[in-house]
Amino acid sequence: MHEYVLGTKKYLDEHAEMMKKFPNMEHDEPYMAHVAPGKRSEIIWTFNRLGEFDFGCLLPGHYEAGMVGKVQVR
Ligand SMILES: [Cu+2]
Repeated sequence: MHEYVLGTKKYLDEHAEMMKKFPNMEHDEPYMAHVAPGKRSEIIWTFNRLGEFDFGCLLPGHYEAGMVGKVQVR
């Protein structure tokens, strides 16, 4: 299982910490997708400004292991 969560670095850092304390936390927001092995998912997000935006997998251990990236909106 993995997830894709779009957010600011600060939000992702804080949320990853929280996920360590509550690993079974249910969360489902428009800016995230949870994906089971071998499956696909999608989110539709409209960026209202240009810039670089962070995303990461916030499952315990994944974020710390470097499962992160950036979306560039130009
Ligand atoms: Cu992951």
